[in-house]
Amino acid sequence: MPLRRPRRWQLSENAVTPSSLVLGRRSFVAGALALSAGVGLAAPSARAAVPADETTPREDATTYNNFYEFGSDKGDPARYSGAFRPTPWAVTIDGEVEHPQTIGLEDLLAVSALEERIYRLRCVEGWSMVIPWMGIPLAKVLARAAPLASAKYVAFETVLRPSEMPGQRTRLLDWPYREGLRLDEAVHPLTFLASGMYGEALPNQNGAPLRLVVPWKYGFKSIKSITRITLVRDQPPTTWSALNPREYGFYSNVNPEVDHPRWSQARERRIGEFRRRDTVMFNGYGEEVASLYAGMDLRTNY
Ligand SMILES: Nc1nc2c(c(=O)[nH]1)N[C@H]1C(S)=C(S)[C@@H](COP(=O)(O)O)O[C@H]1N2
Ligand SMILES: [Mo]
Repeated sequence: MPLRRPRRWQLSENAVTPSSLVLGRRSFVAGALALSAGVGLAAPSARAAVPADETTPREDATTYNNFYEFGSDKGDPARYSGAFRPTPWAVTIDGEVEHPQTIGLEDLLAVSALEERIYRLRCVEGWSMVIPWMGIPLAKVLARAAPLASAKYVAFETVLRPSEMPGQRTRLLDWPYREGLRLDEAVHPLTFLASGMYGEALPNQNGAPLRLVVPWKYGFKSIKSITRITLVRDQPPTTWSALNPREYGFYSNVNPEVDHPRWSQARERRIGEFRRRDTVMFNGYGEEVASLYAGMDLRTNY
């Protein structure tokens, strides 16, 4: 029995696209978080590519997680991440850049005004959520390091801290967790570095203190608890792709027409909903990102 939730979080499609970002002039202090008012919503547009999306309840988004560093059950990240210390934190940006640097979280977040972005998140497993993130565009951070012309891809690494991450004391994955994007994907305005969600600092289970959010790709591309961002010449190895390249491609754009070898990707279960809904190409962000893949065969480059 699908219960209809209050509509106060309901947003038009427009509200989950970059043309209507909620641009907040907010002060954001890592750890001890200070959010002040001053939020403005852009005017809605007429066109809607997919039906209205309701924000997933915070309780669901913070208790049903994938974060194998804390275990592989959906409840493990919330259950076993209490000892993880997300502050102090620094991110190293290196590789093919003019200004390699290790930058503290507060300075990193200060490179751009904090924004709120309400994005759909589609996990390759076939479930999805709608999450209000806070953070800054990845492009602003990369620009600070000044990528060289030789930089073609961006590689990301999760912190390696087995003393605080029980999953890293197992062979569940090849640690540290690694992800990657092509440089044009990485600097796309939708590509986001989130430090908060639901108006608060990221909970540990969601990737505190800083995680990537790439809303048109399967969720595993949105790497959590990032400590290193490396600009590279060649397509970097990534955790899931290395583990099983046939099942998890480097691109992993949400695509209802390319099935996972073991299940269909045509439909998804939106957490909190009863009936499954159709999965949308590029998770509904095709208007913004389809041009990145012009001329590419998305069946072979999956
Ligand atoms: N370091 C790291 N990042 C990760 C994962 C992980 O296991 N380790 N899981 C990914 C997967 S499969 C998904 S679907 C999303 C889930 O994000 P959420 O728990 O905040 O919804 O995180 C991604 N980022
Ligand atoms: Mo996922």
